[in-house]
Amino acid sequence: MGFVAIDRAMLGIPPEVIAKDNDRLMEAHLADYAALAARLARENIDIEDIVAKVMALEVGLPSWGMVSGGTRFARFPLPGEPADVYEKIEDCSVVHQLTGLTPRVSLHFPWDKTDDYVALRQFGEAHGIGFDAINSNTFQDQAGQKRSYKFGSLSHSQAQTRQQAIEHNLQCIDIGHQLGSKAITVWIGDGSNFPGQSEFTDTLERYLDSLRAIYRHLPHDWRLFIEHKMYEPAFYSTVIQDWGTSILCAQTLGEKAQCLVDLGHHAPNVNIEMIVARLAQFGKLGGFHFNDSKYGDDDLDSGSINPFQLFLVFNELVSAEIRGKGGFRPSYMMDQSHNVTDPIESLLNSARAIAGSYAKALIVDRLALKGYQADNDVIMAHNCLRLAFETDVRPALAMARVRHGGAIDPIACYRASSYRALKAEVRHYNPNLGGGIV
Ligand code: PSV
Ligand code: MN
Repeated sequence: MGFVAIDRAMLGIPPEVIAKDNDRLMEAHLADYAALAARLARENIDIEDIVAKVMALEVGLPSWGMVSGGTRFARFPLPGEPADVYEKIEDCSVVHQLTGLTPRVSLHFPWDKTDDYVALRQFGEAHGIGFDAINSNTFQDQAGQKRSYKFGSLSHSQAQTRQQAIEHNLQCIDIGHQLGSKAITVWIGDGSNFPGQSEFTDTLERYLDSLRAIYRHLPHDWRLFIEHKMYEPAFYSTVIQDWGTSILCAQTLGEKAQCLVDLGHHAPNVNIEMIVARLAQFGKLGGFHFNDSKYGDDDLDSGSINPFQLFLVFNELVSAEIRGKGGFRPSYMMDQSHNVTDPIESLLNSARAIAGSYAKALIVDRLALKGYQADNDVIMAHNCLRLAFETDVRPALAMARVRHGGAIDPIACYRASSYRALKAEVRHYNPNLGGGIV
């Protein structure tokens, strides 16, 4: 992306701490790596190809996931958590340092508002962190705002409220442009809580009119991601409730509009991997919010509840990658936030689950799978996926991290650095930061 060289002196974990922790684990790591290499070689897979692909994977971090939160009820701040967008970037750089997988942060406005975006961009560059899709927020009222979003924003019944929401999105694009972002993600909470409260067709028409105004403002090389969610905060109907409405809107708006899949935004048991396949097939899969969920939009760590589903999603992504021949480049981001873990540790775990699902999807024997499918050999076709999913790819992931200058065991290394405790001595809790409760 043409970033200036990372200023090592500004990085959160001293490189010697990583080196020391890696020394402790290196012998066992190399033995495990050799064993996995031999196993994969028997299946005609070169482990080096897998490591190279994992090293090229990039996943954006959610700025709002750098602080504890994630429930609708309360926040239990962690001593040493970030108090502003600069401190969030410091923490992002720690996740990236240890994993080599997360070179960008996705900002959320106005939560991440600051007065000098040139300075912010430079601060990011010095920390090895660029800027992923910008998120607008018209699902909350902000201090000093003239009109309320209580009854909606981009689809609101009154033109002035819609205009206010449009203008906020335009400002987000302008900020993102200064930061080097290439996309805006629009998620709205608009919908209704009672039958009769609003008219389905009118609200969608108004939403589309608003989005047209935002779309017109996009720089030529930008994309607009439409994020659907089945319910919440509206509990009867939501304007952009599913991928069907999302793709219809994206197709109506034009080429730069694409759909963003947040894994937590579907009904329980929905076949999300199939949604992914459909969106990819029609060129409308723009991006992801990775997380996991048990009941609803739980924003739990990726792979913590249903790792098989995450693997199946990546199985579709790899298959689209192969078909796309380099032209398939969705923007991968995380969207998670909760109360009971250190956010950095949770993000490290998610990074491992995402990279692991990708690596497992890469080792699926696609040629054999096609053959079994053609022959209707159900068990063998199914086992093609099962065997890849059951393979322990951790040594390949660790090798990718080590070659990026990261840690064999990111959480152990992070704990050895005492990063959070050191930050607790110098950071001051900011109760007005916003975010956290999502
Ligand atoms: C909505 O639930 C969402 O998934 C959207 O991506 C928001 O931008 C994010 O969570 C934070 O509230
Ligand atoms: Mn999301």
